[in-house]
Amino acid sequence: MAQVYVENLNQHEGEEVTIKGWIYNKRSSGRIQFLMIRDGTGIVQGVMVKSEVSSEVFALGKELMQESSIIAQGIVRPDERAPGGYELTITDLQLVHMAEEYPITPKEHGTEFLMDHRHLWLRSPRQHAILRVRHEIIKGIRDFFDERGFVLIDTPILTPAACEGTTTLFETDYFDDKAFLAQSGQLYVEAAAMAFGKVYCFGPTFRAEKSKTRRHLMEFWMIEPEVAYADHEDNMRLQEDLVSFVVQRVLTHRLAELEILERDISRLQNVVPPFPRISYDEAIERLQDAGVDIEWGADFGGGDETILAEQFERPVFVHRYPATIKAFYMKPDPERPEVVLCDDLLAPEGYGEIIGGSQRIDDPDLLKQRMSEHDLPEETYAWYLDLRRYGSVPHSGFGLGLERTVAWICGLPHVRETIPFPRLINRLYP
Ligand code: NSS
Repeated sequence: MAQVYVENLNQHEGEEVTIKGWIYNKRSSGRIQFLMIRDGTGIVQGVMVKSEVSSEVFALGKELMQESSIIAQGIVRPDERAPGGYELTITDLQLVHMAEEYPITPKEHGTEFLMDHRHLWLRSPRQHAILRVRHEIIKGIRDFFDERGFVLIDTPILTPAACEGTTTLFETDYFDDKAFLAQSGQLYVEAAAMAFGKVYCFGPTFRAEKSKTRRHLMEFWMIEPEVAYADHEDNMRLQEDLVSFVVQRVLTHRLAELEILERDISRLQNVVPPFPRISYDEAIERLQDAGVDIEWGADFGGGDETILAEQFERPVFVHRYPATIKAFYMKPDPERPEVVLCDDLLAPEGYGEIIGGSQRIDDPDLLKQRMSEHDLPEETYAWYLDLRRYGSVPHSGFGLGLERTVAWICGLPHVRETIPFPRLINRLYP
């Protein structure tokens, strides 16, 4: 008898098959039991009629607790009312493990309770939908760069130096020295771009963010391309192409999941290039016009980003921020050195910044000067300065935060559900 997965039942109509899974839910009406069986790929209703199975099997069905693991045999029958279009007429059933009383029931649970049971919560259809969209986004990102000839470069997680400011570093002992968990792979992909031209890294990054917001994780995944000879304009074009590609990819491949999440897809269908571009100066004016008390030179808070993004149908670039509020490596605009050639991409619908990118400083003296202004020790960054000594070229790159992108595409209020096991300011468990 063929062992099949629920998602492939349509290829086995009329056949007797085996399904290995867990009891998701069940109900009974005397002579008939309805067992909802999930196997990771989907849920199928198993129908067990008293007169068609042995009395032991029928009795076992009655005892099954939610999430007990079972192996079921049955005949695949088309049924228009069934979620996947098929149900299973059960012919036999074996118990693998009888589960204890399962803590997550169909009733409403609070978020903290669900987060405490994240290892079990992953079994629910909603979490499945989110994590499958996440998977699709990752695949889409990889395909996008692979098809364009970028080389994947894995960057270290244990690092000697900061990339994004020293206030959010996680520190750890490194024998007689200290190390920091990587905040970004950027400095290393810059080196790789000088070796390979077009590269990207994609891995976990770590920030001891003191902020407890719906957009911040302590551990998040970032995709960071870096391109030699690319300027600030090339950089923004690559960003809008990537984001549009990924959104359209999810719309094509994961529509069923977006439906489970009740996502309004009309807003996603709009996500095609070009994206609007506004300068930081204009953003400040727009905020002031909207009644926000903000002056030139201040950084935006989450609320400010939402106000700006709501003024546009598509994601919007804000470019040329004041140098004083941005990272040490960003190249000043030659025509206006008080601003840098950087951009943040703000997602629509209040999701805020999903990308931060910039053209990098290619002049060794200016880079040294910036490092000393930021109190960064030159010895630790000597190798990074070398990149400006041996064939320095204009180059640019950016970082796309995976979890914020998943939250936006799925339409979730908080990033905590976008990663299997979130690390939050108050949560390291499970
Ligand atoms: O700090 S960033 O704006 N930029 C960098 O790290 C650069 N070194 C990237 C580069 O040019 N190679 O972070 C980039 C993105 C940001 O837009 C968010 O989408 C995401 O990374 N991000 C976060 N997501 C979740 N939680 C936290 N704490 C977080 N911090 C940044």
